[in-house]
Amino acid sequence: MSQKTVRLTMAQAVARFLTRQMTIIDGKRVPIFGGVFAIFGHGNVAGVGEALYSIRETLPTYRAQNEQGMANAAIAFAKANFRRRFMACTTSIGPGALNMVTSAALAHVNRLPVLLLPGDVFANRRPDPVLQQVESFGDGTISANDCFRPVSRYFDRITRPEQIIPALHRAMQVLTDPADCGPVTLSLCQDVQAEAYDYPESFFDEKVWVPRRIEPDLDELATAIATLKAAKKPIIVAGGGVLYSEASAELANFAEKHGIPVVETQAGKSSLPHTHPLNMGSVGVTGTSASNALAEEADVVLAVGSRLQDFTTGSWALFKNDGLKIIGLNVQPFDAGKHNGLPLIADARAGLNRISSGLGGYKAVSAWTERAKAEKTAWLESADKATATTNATLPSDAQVIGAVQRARGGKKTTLVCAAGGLPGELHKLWQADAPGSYHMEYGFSTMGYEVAGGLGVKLAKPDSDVIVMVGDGSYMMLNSEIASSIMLGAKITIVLLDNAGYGCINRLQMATGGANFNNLLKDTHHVTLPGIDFAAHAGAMGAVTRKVASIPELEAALAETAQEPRTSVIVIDTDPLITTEAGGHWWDVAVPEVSERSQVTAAREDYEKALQSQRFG
Ligand SMILES: Cc1ncc(C[n+]2csc(CCOP(=O)(O)OP(=O)(O)O)c2C)c(N)n1
Ligand SMILES: [Mg+2]
Repeated sequence: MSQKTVRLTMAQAVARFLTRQMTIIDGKRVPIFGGVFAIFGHGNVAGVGEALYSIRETLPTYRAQNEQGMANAAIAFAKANFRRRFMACTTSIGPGALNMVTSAALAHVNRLPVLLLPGDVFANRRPDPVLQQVESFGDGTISANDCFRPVSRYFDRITRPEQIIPALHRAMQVLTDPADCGPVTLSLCQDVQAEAYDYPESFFDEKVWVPRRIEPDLDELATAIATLKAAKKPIIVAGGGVLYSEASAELANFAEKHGIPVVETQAGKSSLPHTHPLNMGSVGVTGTSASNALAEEADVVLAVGSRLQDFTTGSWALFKNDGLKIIGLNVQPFDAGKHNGLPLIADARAGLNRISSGLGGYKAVSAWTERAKAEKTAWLESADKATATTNATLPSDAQVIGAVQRARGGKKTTLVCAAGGLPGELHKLWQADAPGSYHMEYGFSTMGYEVAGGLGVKLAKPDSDVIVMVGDGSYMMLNSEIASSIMLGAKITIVLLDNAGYGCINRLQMATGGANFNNLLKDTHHVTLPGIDFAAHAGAMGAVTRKVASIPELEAALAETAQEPRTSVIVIDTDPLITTEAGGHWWDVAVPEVSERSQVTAAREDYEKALQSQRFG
């Protein structure tokens, strides 16, 4: 057999292969990789760096400031694209590589695709130990990059140039598979990056990847239909899978045709517009009173594309109906069978359509549907109160959310957030319209995702206004991709809520009987309080900045900075103690069984009572 070959280095083969992977979006063939984020060091500059240079016109390389930041931006790009397109990230060895491990875990938890290409030690071992090489005394095969193994859906170390052929095929399968989707790490030994090989030309043939829509198994489908037909009080939990399957229209039809209320998880919020009469809003620990009242009584829960994490299930104490049945409509069996669920392994869109056909004219009893609508009206009154304007010197997060909501007007916006007190408040209160307009990383809830994530979203959706809401703590942890956003002309608007510390953890500490200790800056071991000037800090990176002293000033600053072409940062001081009281649910956070503090002992008593509502098994 005489295969035509082309002589390339391993890194050149990777680069060329990436440019040949395509997908179809809105009927058009587009590259599936949106670009490569790169921070070079000795572990990748000569090999991967040279290769990326040669393809820079086809697949752009972006210089970031921090490896975790760039990988977070790449992951946000994939999430904003509903996993249909994604990016690659390349680093040097050692610290550069390990800075990406947190991001790998973030993508792993959230089931988001990203191709991580950390450099690795010399496969030939000749210069060992190379700068930044960790040395295991008992195992010659270990390198720092082994840390990626438990947080990658697929991991391979490339120690010979031809190994990249099956590794890249496998990588593409994982990145594009709706069930297995997650981070792929190909650890590229630095000498091998530069080694040449005669690659078959066919390896670089263009390939088009379109999402696989798995149809349900007929027996599982029959069980799901029979279960729903017998339901008196059904609800639908809309998870991230609804968005990734682009099944919003099908979900709306399903809910309307069968009169079933919909509640949304953090990843699933914006599956239906907030104005949809059957959208009850957020569910669980940060749920609306409407969603949670229905969830408590529901006899059948159709969970669509949800991991059913503890915030959704109120640590499994939310659903109180004795005869509760969960139907797990999910592409991934691991999720579909959770909590003794009746699995329905299928794509969300396909599954909803098939169940709906099978249900025929079934409708939930009208009293249930009407009750849902009344609960929603009551909730909206509470929400309006929480987000109304104020002249308070230290407004609440909810009041800031109200101002941002009013200022965005009718414009196409995407809201980005990840950690702190804001995710709970936004889950309850943010009025999401189009699918994907609410971008919350609450699978790993990674402080520092917000700014970098905003950059990734803007690269994915250049026509959308991107608003990042971030706490002072998260901002301090990782903010340097502000500089990247300015370099790339990718404008984001950052609203920074400064409550001088870790407000949400301070509240959690108090709720579990703890002393105010080490969360708010005033409660830390310190000689001087820093009094951080966030506007000056962001301004030094080139951002347009404003420090505002009230909600009306915030609204004015949002209107002004909307006219600016550059990334803008608006800082407002907020109250660390106020949250929206309406809605919400208990969350399982273990309180110490013995303590010198009477407050802890009292909190433990409440905790033990609350545990009695928890479903087990
Ligand atoms: C990387 C990381 N470290 C620690 C945590 C735990 N944590 C969650 S929220 C939070 C405090 C966030 O502070 P800030 O951004 O100021 O928001 P606030 O709680 O004040 O609203 C901490 C420490 C986390 N989620 N991520
Ligand atoms: Mg804070």
